[in-house]
Amino acid sequence: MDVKAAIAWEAGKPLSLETVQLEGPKAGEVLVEIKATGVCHTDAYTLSGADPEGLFPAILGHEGAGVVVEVGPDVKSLKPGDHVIPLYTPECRQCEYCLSMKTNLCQAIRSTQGKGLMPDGSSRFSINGEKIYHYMGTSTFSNYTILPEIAVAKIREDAPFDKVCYIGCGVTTGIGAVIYTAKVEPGSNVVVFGLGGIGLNVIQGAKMVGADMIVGVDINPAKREIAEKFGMTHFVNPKEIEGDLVPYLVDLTKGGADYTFECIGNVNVMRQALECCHKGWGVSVIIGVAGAGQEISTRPFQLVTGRVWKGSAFGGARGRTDVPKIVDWYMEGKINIDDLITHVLPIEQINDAFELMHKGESIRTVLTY
Ligand code: NAD
Ligand code: AHE
Ligand code: ZN
Repeated sequence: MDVKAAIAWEAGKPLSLETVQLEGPKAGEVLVEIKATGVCHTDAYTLSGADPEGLFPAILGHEGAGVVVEVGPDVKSLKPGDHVIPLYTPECRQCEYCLSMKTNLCQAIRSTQGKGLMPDGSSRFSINGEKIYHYMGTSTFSNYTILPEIAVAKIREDAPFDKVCYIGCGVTTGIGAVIYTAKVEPGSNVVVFGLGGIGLNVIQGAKMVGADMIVGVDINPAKREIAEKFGMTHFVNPKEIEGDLVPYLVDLTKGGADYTFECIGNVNVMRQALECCHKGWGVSVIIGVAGAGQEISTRPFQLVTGRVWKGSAFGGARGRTDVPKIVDWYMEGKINIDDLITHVLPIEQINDAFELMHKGESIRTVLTY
């Protein structure tokens, strides 16, 4: 069928909205009509050319919501009409990783996903006979996309697509990093580096679990107001403090933070986030995605003396199990998504969404079809 999709033809170039051909679902796959999609910094990262797994031409986008329109053979858990959120971290419930219950990183289809292909090793997207790559197994910058059944979370039908699409990445990543990865306890002191679409959800999660001090660090002072609305108790602009940031934050948190979260993708900030943790027990969680070739470093003594460095992908959430619950939290008013969606644009204006992000003027832009 013909679909409308934004193609990333090459790194660093604007996306181009075109009519693309999409093949129907094969065994174990479903065809989903995407109704809305958020634009995450990771889309910009891959488009920039910094992603070692970045492939072109591709259809980016990984923060969508929509409706199942057709199911392929052997699909058991989904039917046409189901409302769904695509999962870039699937949940097969059968692989060694899923069964370990120690990680959310299902590996059932990870190798083909990283090559921009469906699990059978082929692409379903093409334009005039030329192959177009999938992205993160989701390609939500297309009004229709094909997904493996294990990469689809079924959600309640009264949830608005243009809000809950954000649960497909940013909301789950931020809140999940607090509750599933770090398991922040009530009364903890927390420092969040980067107050964008992810960091503000970390703040929201920290407030939910009853953190005491919630310090937000950002070089953009315009982020202060919204962060305070979501529960930030102290704001630090690294450009405005005198001296080094790490001792400043250790002083502010009276000995160091219990938990820190890096939500930028800057390896120098990752080091600061580790080193401002409390000696003996502070845990630093890396969420930000850094470019090809970049590495983190610190003195091993930082770890010898009890600080812990961890990472979190998709907030440690098991998508098919946890995403429907997070949708319920939104529908029950337990979490705020509406105030983080600062812009809603038609898909035709997708390049404006990237520009708003780069200028620091948006938290999340949602694109509708
Ligand atoms: P964003 O652009 O909305 O927010 C980034 C924020 O960092 C901005 O507010 C910016 O002002 C701030 N910032 C930039 N440089 C800074 C510095 N040196 N010091 C302090 N603040 C600084 O991006 P986002 O959508 O929130 O994504 C954040 C990061 O998380 C990206 O690297 C993205 O790729 C990554 N990410 C990871 C996962 C995961 O599963 N691990 C999921 C989603 C996004
Ligand atoms: N392709 C990059 C890594 C990108 C990355 O770390 N992605 C996160 C999700 S970011 C969502 O906005 C993730 O889930 N990682 C786990 C995984 O298996 O990809 C690279 O460096 O190669
Ligand atoms: Zn994302």
